[in-house]
Amino acid sequence: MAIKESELILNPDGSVYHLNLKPEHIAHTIILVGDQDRVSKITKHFDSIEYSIQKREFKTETGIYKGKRISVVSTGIGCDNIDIVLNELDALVNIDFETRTIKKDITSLNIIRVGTSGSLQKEVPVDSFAISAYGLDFSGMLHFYNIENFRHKAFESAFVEHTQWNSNKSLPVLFTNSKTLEALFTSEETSSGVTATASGFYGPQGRVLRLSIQDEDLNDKLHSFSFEGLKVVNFEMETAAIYGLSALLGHNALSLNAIIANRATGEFSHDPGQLVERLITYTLNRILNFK
Ligand code: R1P
Repeated sequence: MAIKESELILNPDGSVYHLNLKPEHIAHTIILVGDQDRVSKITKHFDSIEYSIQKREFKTETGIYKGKRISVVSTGIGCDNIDIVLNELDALVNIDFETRTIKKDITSLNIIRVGTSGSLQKEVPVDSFAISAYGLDFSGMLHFYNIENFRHKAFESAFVEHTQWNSNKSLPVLFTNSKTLEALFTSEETSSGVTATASGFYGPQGRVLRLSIQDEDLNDKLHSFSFEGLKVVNFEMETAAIYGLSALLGHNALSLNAIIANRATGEFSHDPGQLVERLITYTLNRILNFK
């Protein structure tokens, strides 16, 4: 059955609606960044760039790094954008745009997020790299899909109990990374743990400026929560959505976090730019180990 024009929207030139890309424009190894200006900070290391396009916050550059074809795509901020980016990247490889039908052989992309993040644990210091072993979604976006078979309910129930999670907020759901990718990126430079993915930057991450928040103790509860040795190590705004949609669609995903702030100690990195640059070099060199 052909997917209707209103559901899979293509631009007049045949490119997919928001990303403005055609299937030939993307590699099967994709680095996601939040900030559109971070795309060129990665592709400046490439030997060559074959394609570059931007629409709104979604900038894509595809090129070759030491013989490996890689695409870098900016997502902007938040899980609502991840819904767009992951669905459109998947459509580019797994839906035939001519017939508007799902291809028989499904392609799995390698999707690596290079992001910045705030640590919730003293032991995960500013200026370090944290790998998200799991993403814990607070945004609610994933509840719109059939996620039942992909959740980790024992963890989720223990978390709801520990935090006395208010039922007016969407139920937190936990999704795993690709353990194969995690093994390729783990070293003495990385730590690992659960990444909490918030639906906003201020109230949803416990920041108080002028507004009071529903649970002032949430960050303390995140800090003290532990389930079978797993701790919540950091807060950001995309990882769990990337893990959830990748699991549902059959892609391999990993999220790497440059820890620029420590919410437990109140510290902020003196040179976040240099830290992100180090994480970029680390990521590119590890990608060369992909088969
Ligand atoms: C908030 O300032 C943004 O920074 C973090 C958060 O996840 C959010 O997107 O990540 P990026 O640096 O990848 O954008």
